This record gives sequence, C-alpha cells and structure tokens, in this order.
Amino acid sequence: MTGTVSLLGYFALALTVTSCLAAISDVKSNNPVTQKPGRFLSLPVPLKCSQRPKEFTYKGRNYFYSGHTQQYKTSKVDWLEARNICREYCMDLVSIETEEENNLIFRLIQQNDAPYIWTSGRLCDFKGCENRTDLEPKNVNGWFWSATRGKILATDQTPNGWSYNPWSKSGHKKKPQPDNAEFDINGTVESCLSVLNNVYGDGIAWHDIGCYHEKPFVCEDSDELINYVASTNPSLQL
Ligand SMILES: [Ca+2]
Repeated sequence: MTGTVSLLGYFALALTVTSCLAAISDVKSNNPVTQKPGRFLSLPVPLKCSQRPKEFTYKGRNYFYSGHTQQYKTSKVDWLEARNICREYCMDLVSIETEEENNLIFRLIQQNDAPYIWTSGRLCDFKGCENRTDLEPKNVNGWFWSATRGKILATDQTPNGWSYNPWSKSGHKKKPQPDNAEFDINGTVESCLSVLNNVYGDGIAWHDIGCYHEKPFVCEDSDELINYVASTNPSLQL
C-alpha cells in the first residue's frame, strides 16, 4: 500500500500533533472487563526519544523488538501499554504497510522464535467510527494502522502490491482472520492486530486479538512524534 488514507475526520484532526497529543484518549473495547478507565496515549519524553533503542533501520526509520531490550526483555503488555511504551521513545507500535516491511517483521519473529507481537493495527469500532458505510463490513474494511492512521486494505484479499495475504487462513474457529472469535467466547471484541507465530499451526500470520491480551511488541519510529519533539527541542539529537 502506498500513501496514507485518512480514515476519519477524527483522525484528520489528530494530524496536528498538538491536537493529537491532547485529544486522543484511550480507545476502549466494548467489554467492561477490558476497560481500564482513565488511560490515555502517552506523550513522548524528549530524553527517552534521544536515547531510544535502535535495533535496526528500514526506510530511514528505527525499530526495536521488546524482547531485545534490557528493560522489556521479558515484558508482555496489553496493546495500549505497548503503544505507550513506544510513544515515550518517539516511536509507536509497528505499522506494516508493505510486503517488504512485513517480511522484515516475519523474519524477526522467526529468527527469535517470538510467540507473537503487537502491531499498531486496530479495528475502527470506537466513537467516531459509527455510520461509516465505507468501513463496512467492519471485519473486511474497518482496519487501520493507528500509528500512522493509514488504512489497512481489505482483509479478505491479497493487498495491492503484495504476493500473499498476510492475514491467517486459520484461527480458533479454523476460519480465515479476522474472525472476532473471542466475542463468541466472552463478549470481547478482537479489535487489535497481532502477528502470531504458528499458534494455530498456521505459520507466521496476522490475527485479530482482544486488545487486553499481553504480548511483547515491536516499536517503529513515529515521524509525527519525532518531528514534534525536534521542533520543541531543537538542540536534542534524535
Ligand atoms: Ca482472531
């Protein structure tokens, strides 16, 4: 996928970093069990941004896998906590826009035998997503990268420019992903996108997962947060 498709007026507003930082609150799941009230997106911490882990670089952006850092070596956190850890470093959870980037992430998972990782993929199923016929059906057209607000192309076909569909062909119900399988079990919507490593005998592939699950994660540089911190801290080395 090339370019960024702005999903919502809500998000377009948030493109202004100041409003982004001030206005976006936690996007809550529909399940009371998974709601932790009062949780917001974290602001970048300039000193942490300048000392952020730079495990590898792709297309000018730095990435790191939490399992490769001293501090988060054994950490498993829910989706929002993972985003916030990344964001304090001027990063965000990884957004996988191309097959080449996906292969990079799949290889990282394979080579390190990681069981799964969080990405920034999110289902648009919260306030602001109502009455959006263009996002229907939600399980096909309702997904986006929350870090960049880029649209994730239709989940039921091979994305334009890719040679395969990264969504798994199997899962808990032995159905192609996203399948929102946990909803039938306990009412939790599977609103977050995780890359799982052969959990269902399906190889390394994308799955929709309840956002409360705790997983290691991959952070990627956020242009937006880096630019913001650079503009407010001109002497800081980023
Ligand atoms: Ca699923």
